[in-house]
Amino acid sequence: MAKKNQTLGEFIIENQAEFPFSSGELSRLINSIRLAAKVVNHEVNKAGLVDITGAAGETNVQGEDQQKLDVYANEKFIQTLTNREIVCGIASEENDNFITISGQKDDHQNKYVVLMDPLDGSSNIDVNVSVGTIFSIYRRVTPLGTPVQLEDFLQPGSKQVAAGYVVYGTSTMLVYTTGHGVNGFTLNPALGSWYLSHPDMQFPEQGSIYSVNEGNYVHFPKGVKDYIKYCQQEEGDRPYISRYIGSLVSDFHRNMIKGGIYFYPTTSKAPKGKLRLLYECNPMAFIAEQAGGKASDGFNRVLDIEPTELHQRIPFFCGNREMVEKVEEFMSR
Ligand code: AHM
Ligand code: MG
Repeated sequence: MAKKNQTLGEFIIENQAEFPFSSGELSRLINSIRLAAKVVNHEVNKAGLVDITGAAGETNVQGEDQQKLDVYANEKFIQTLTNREIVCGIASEENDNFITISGQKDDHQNKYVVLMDPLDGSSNIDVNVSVGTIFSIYRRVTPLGTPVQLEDFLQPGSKQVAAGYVVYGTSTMLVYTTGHGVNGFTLNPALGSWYLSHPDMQFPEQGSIYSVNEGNYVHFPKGVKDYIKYCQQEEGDRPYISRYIGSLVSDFHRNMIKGGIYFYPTTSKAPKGKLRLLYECNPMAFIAEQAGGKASDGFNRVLDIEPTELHQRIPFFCGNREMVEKVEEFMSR
């Protein structure tokens, strides 16, 4: 039973039985993620000092080379995940190909693959707006003792054993699921500890927020245009509220707490959609379903899509169940 204010470490130990991992594995994996998240959080918080410490590609006053934050976040997550004897491969939005981790004994005995977007919404950093990290975890399908293969990463989202995100917002939060509901932990930066602040997160019954880049309106499919008009109509609880941060993690997080839908449809510039199935859509879809919501590509359940390539993009509609069903209804007309 989740208790508010318990630490993430206590929570993991108490709920070990529910996890699809053998004893200790989940703790090691989540441990590396929470550690990397703290390091990245520290760096994200300093982003406003870039004029003082130097921009990417420059050398700062201490003579250190400055890195772009998304590159930095990518390296930190890869480093911490590699150091634990649990992950056999990592695929990242920042890397063209997946990374193979053979383990300290070089025997390829690690069981899990991690897919991640280390710093999503990174265009928001320069303007002091929230960004996030998204991660997704699968059990490998190829035999232990052999190097990880592409097919270990190209699994449908329904096979995820855990997924989560970190939102570097006014507070920094780690939200994750292992298929037994969704729990949110807030970082106490003074102590460096994560506390369970949002136990058993659920979308509210009714949603009233829609989040989409409406600047792309003319390029949207007819069904999406009609749904947006529906959101704006004066009837019942409508018009809905329009809120768009342009950081998937932040938009999703707000919508899960307040009730709403996020969507990034196809546009003429992005005919397959913009968001990546493996790094962004699948983990968010898993969390959404675990929180009583729904995720669709406009016609089908996101978690059922059979991936064909690592950096595959899809149109994405995610949030309150009823709202996602409504947009699907408009799409199929
Ligand atoms: P990124 O992975 O390059 O940061 O792109 C993903 C981001 C999402 O966080 C956000 O919802 C979307 O792109 C915003 O795109 P746009 O500026 O086209 O509205
Ligand atoms: Mg991204």
